[in-house]
Amino acid sequence: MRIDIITVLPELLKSPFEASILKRAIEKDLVEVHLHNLRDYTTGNYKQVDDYQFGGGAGMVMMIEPIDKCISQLKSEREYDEVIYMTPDGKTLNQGMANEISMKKNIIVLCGHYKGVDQRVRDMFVTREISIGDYVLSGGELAAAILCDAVIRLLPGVLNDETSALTDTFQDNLLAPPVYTRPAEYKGMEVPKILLSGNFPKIEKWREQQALERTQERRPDLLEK
Ligand code: 6GU
Repeated sequence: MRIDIITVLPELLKSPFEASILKRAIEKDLVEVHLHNLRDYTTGNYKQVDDYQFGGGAGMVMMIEPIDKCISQLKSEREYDEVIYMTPDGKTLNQGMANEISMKKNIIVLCGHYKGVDQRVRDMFVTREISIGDYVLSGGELAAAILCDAVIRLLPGVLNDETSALTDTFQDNLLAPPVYTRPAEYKGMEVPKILLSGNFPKIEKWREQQALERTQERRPDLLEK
């Protein structure tokens, strides 16, 4: 998979890809992530990427021209399956969307800033608009990092047995059951006996039951789907 991220703040997006699982995935050539600074696609001396909105009102709007130049350049080099615009008025990201996007070959992720992009960018180029939740961030960069993390960890070969995505919370619309590690007793608090029993069919049943109870208590909305 190849991900091209278009942003006015590439520095903000560097570190997530230079640590941990995402770094390993890039080193193993399971994914390529390329950051594109929108200012490199401006004309004129001021490297202007935003301007006042027509009709008046507070807040700047990202201009279409540099975005067009950047996307057109990328599209001339390869075919893209999606152009994703990160925006608080997009569809809220969930595990199903992450699964879907992880099957794509080449995607562009456009990070919004200020009041967002000129509507014509959305009409002309964008195939999918994604939000990461009902709150406002100062830009789409951190949201893009979250999308990339959720997608990249699903790519074949990224996770090993220990970090397998199959038992993740949400993968089956259930929250994950509680987990424990050594010591079996800490300051009087004991690990549930069943987990020390070695009876694996019974342990599996207990985990399913715990997952169901947790979901009922914390996220009953997930069970209605
Ligand atoms: Cl994708 N962008 C911004 N600026 N704020 C957000 C968001 C995205 N998702 C939730 N809040």
